[in-house]
Amino acid sequence: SRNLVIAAAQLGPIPRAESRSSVVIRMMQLMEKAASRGAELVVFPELALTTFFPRWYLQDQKDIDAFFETQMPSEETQPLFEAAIRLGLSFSFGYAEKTQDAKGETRRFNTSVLVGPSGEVLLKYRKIHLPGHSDHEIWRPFQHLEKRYFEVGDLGFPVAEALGGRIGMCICNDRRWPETFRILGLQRAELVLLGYNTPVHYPPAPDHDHLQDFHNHLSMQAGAYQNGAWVVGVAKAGHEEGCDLIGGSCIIAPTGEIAAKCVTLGDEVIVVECDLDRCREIQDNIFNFAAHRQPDQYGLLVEK
Ligand code: ING
Repeated sequence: SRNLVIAAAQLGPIPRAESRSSVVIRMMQLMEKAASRGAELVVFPELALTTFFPRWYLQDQKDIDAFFETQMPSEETQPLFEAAIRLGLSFSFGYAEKTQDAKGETRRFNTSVLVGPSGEVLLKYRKIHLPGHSDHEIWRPFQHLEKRYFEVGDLGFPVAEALGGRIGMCICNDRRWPETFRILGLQRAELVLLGYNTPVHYPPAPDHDHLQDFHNHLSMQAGAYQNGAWVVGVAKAGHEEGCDLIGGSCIIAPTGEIAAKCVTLGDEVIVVECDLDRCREIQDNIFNFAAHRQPDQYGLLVEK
């Protein structure tokens, strides 16, 4: 067995007025708790440093850019990197990334990074499936303007050899798309780390509001089972700036079983010892791609 002790560190609501430094203190407290329970890797939510700002239509680019990080680590996030090094922890978290490309153009992405025990970035991912809409839709009780504030990720779905296994990441809405997990599975990912901010209320289909927890776990459990990977899904949860976000952070085995689940809508840590060798039970048998997969039949999958 190749055991990796993993913690899901769920975050409760982050008010708009809460500073990054205050959130970093909460994240370090969760790191301490995870480390005291033997964790080697701590997984934090999507956009973990600020409130989920795509819920608002913001017109002034200065107001929008206040939610973005222009460097990682920064002065406010450096303590998080130092705490992880002191505790011998690896960690992943999501943040809004504002960067200059080779041509000097400003780019903005919904990003996550995996940071190793010496503070080095082992893997970086930029969200590809951006849900919601791009214009102010005043009929909605709240907006979901990720298509307005972020570009589609340009790093693909990378898998890194790290922490003794093959690790991939995705972000929130990505988990609902089978292609996400299959692309990672085709690279033999053994562990998929993801964070999410998922409102209970989904304005285009309010009759589905009561299904949000079910669809959350259905998507991640299917992804885990169909690709034989451990999946760690971590919520920003609770009543945040007038919007109820689901919790249900969990650690899912390659069999699709939920090994542990958060039971509150606040800051909460769950820890599981994950045997990465258990991926073989699925990847060598029911989903042995070499033996059973028929890519010649799947052409439609990549047509526009
Ligand atoms: N949030 C939501 C998610 O995909 C959403 C958007 C909510 C889509 C409910 C469908 C139903 O979990 C993010 N940030 O993608």
